Amino acid sequence: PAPERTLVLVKPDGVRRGLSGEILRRIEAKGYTLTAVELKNATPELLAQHYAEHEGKPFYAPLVEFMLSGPVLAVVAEGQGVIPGFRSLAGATDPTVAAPGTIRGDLGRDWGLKVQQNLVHGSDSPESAEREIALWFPTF
Ligand code: DAT
Ligand code: MG
Repeated sequence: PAPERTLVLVKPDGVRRGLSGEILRRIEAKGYTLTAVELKNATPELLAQHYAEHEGKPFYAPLVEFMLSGPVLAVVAEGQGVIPGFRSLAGATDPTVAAPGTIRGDLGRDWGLKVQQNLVHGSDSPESAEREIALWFPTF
Protein backbone atom coordinates (compact mmCIF):
# COMPACT_ATOMS: atom_id res chain seq x y z
CA PRO A 1 0.00 0.00 0.00
CA ALA A 2 1.04 3.61 -0.58
CA PRO A 3 2.62 5.14 2.54
CA GLU A 4 0.34 7.36 4.63
CA ARG A 5 0.89 11.06 4.02
CA THR A 6 -0.47 14.34 5.29
CA LEU A 7 -0.44 18.00 4.34
CA VAL A 8 1.17 20.29 6.89
CA LEU A 9 1.12 24.06 6.53
CA VAL A 10 3.34 26.35 8.55
CA LYS A 11 0.93 29.29 8.66
CA PRO A 12 2.01 32.93 8.09
CA ASP A 13 2.58 33.49 11.84
CA GLY A 14 5.01 30.56 11.97
CA VAL A 15 6.91 31.70 8.88
CA ARG A 16 7.02 35.33 10.12
CA ARG A 17 8.33 34.27 13.52
CA GLY A 18 11.07 32.15 11.98
CA LEU A 19 9.66 28.89 13.34
CA SER A 20 9.59 26.94 10.06
CA GLY A 21 12.84 25.15 10.85
CA GLU A 22 11.75 24.29 14.41
CA ILE A 23 8.45 22.88 13.13
CA LEU A 24 10.13 20.82 10.38
CA ARG A 25 12.66 19.63 12.96
CA ARG A 26 9.88 18.27 15.17
CA ILE A 27 8.28 16.43 12.24
CA GLU A 28 11.59 14.85 11.27
CA ALA A 29 12.58 14.12 14.88
CA LYS A 30 9.35 12.15 15.29
CA GLY A 31 10.52 9.97 12.40
CA TYR A 32 8.32 11.21 9.58
CA THR A 33 9.79 11.87 6.15
CA LEU A 34 9.41 15.20 4.37
CA THR A 35 8.57 14.49 0.73
CA ALA A 36 7.72 18.03 -0.42
CA VAL A 37 8.46 21.44 1.10
CA GLU A 38 7.61 24.67 -0.67
CA LEU A 39 7.10 28.28 0.37
CA LYS A 40 3.90 29.49 -1.25
CA ASN A 41 1.64 32.50 -1.35
CA ALA A 42 -1.93 31.32 -0.94
CA THR A 43 -4.74 32.78 -3.04
CA PRO A 44 -8.38 33.37 -2.09
CA GLU A 45 -9.38 30.60 -4.53
CA LEU A 46 -6.98 28.07 -3.04
CA LEU A 47 -8.08 28.90 0.51
CA ALA A 48 -11.76 28.70 -0.40
CA GLN A 49 -11.13 25.10 -1.43
CA HIS A 50 -8.75 24.30 1.42
CA TYR A 51 -11.17 25.64 4.07
CA ALA A 52 -14.44 24.73 2.29
CA GLU A 53 -15.67 22.86 5.40
CA HIS A 54 -15.52 26.13 7.39
CA GLU A 55 -17.31 28.39 4.90
CA GLY A 56 -20.09 30.31 6.63
CA LYS A 57 -18.56 30.03 10.12
CA PRO A 58 -17.89 33.31 11.96
CA PHE A 59 -14.13 32.81 11.88
CA TYR A 60 -13.97 31.97 8.17
CA ALA A 61 -13.30 35.46 6.75
CA PRO A 62 -10.64 36.41 9.34
CA LEU A 63 -9.04 32.98 8.87
CA VAL A 64 -8.74 33.44 5.11
CA GLU A 65 -7.46 37.01 5.56
CA PHE A 66 -4.83 35.78 8.02
CA MET A 67 -3.75 33.00 5.65
CA LEU A 68 -3.21 35.65 2.95
CA SER A 69 -1.12 37.87 5.25
CA GLY A 70 2.19 36.29 4.25
CA PRO A 71 3.79 33.19 2.78
CA VAL A 72 2.91 29.72 3.99
CA LEU A 73 5.31 26.76 4.06
CA ALA A 74 3.47 23.82 2.49
CA VAL A 75 4.81 20.39 3.46
CA VAL A 76 3.95 16.80 2.62
CA ALA A 77 5.03 14.44 5.40
CA GLU A 78 4.94 10.69 5.14
CA GLY A 79 5.01 7.80 7.60
CA GLN A 80 2.93 5.22 9.41
CA GLY A 81 0.19 7.05 11.32
CA VAL A 82 1.33 10.48 10.19
CA ILE A 83 -2.17 11.97 9.88
CA PRO A 84 -3.19 11.61 13.55
CA GLY A 85 0.49 11.67 14.51
CA PHE A 86 1.08 15.17 13.19
CA ARG A 87 -2.16 16.45 14.75
CA SER A 88 -0.88 15.08 18.03
CA LEU A 89 2.43 16.90 17.55
CA ALA A 90 0.49 20.10 16.71
CA GLY A 91 -1.73 20.03 19.81
CA ALA A 92 -5.15 21.56 20.39
CA THR A 93 -6.48 24.16 17.94
CA ASP A 94 -6.42 26.94 20.56
CA PRO A 95 -2.78 27.63 21.45
CA THR A 96 -3.75 28.98 24.87
CA VAL A 97 -4.91 25.52 25.93
CA ALA A 98 -2.65 23.32 23.76
CA ALA A 99 -0.52 21.06 25.96
CA PRO A 100 3.15 21.74 26.61
CA GLY A 101 5.23 19.48 24.39
CA THR A 102 3.11 20.28 21.36
CA ILE A 103 3.93 22.79 18.61
CA ARG A 104 0.99 25.04 19.51
CA GLY A 105 1.49 24.57 23.25
CA ASP A 106 5.23 25.25 23.23
CA LEU A 107 5.43 27.94 20.56
CA GLY A 108 2.01 29.61 20.48
CA ARG A 109 0.07 31.89 22.75
CA ASP A 110 -2.76 34.44 22.64
CA TRP A 111 -1.53 37.38 20.59
CA GLY A 112 -4.63 39.38 21.44
CA LEU A 113 -6.27 38.25 18.26
CA LYS A 114 -7.76 34.99 17.16
CA VAL A 115 -7.34 31.28 17.53
CA GLN A 116 -6.41 31.12 13.86
CA GLN A 117 -2.84 32.25 14.69
CA ASN A 118 -1.97 28.73 15.74
CA LEU A 119 1.16 28.16 13.65
CA VAL A 120 0.24 25.00 11.77
CA HIS A 121 -2.38 23.12 9.81
CA GLY A 122 -2.52 19.34 9.57
CA SER A 123 -4.94 17.24 7.54
CA ASP A 124 -7.57 15.48 9.65
CA SER A 125 -8.29 12.33 7.58
CA PRO A 126 -6.86 10.37 4.64
CA GLU A 127 -9.52 11.91 2.36
CA SER A 128 -8.65 15.46 3.50
CA ALA A 129 -4.95 14.73 3.13
CA GLU A 130 -5.23 13.62 -0.51
CA ARG A 131 -7.60 16.47 -1.35
CA GLU A 132 -5.32 19.07 0.31
CA ILE A 133 -2.09 17.68 -1.17
CA ALA A 134 -3.67 17.94 -4.64
CA LEU A 135 -4.59 21.58 -3.94
CA TRP A 136 -1.20 22.70 -2.63
CA PHE A 137 0.97 20.46 -4.83
CA PRO A 138 -1.01 20.05 -8.07
CA THR A 139 1.93 18.44 -9.88
CA PHE A 140 2.99 16.12 -7.03
P1 DAT B 1 -7.54 22.55 13.23
O1 DAT B 1 -6.60 23.54 12.57
O2 DAT B 1 -7.07 22.22 14.61
O3 DAT B 1 -7.85 21.35 12.37
P2 DAT B 1 -10.20 23.48 12.53
O4 DAT B 1 -10.07 22.68 11.28
O5 DAT B 1 -11.41 23.28 13.38
O6 DAT B 1 -8.91 23.33 13.45
O7 DAT B 1 -10.18 25.03 12.15
C1 DAT B 1 -9.34 25.51 11.13
C2 DAT B 1 -8.68 26.77 11.60
O8 DAT B 1 -9.67 27.77 11.83
C3 DAT B 1 -7.96 26.63 12.94
O9 DAT B 1 -6.65 26.16 12.79
C4 DAT B 1 -8.02 28.00 13.48
C5 DAT B 1 -9.32 28.55 12.96
N1 DAT B 1 -10.38 28.41 13.97
C6 DAT B 1 -11.02 27.26 14.31
N2 DAT B 1 -11.93 27.50 15.26
C7 DAT B 1 -11.87 28.83 15.51
C8 DAT B 1 -12.56 29.70 16.39
N3 DAT B 1 -13.52 29.27 17.21
N4 DAT B 1 -12.23 31.02 16.36
C9 DAT B 1 -11.27 31.48 15.53
N5 DAT B 1 -10.58 30.71 14.68
C10 DAT B 1 -10.88 29.40 14.67
MG1 MG C 1 -8.85 21.28 10.52
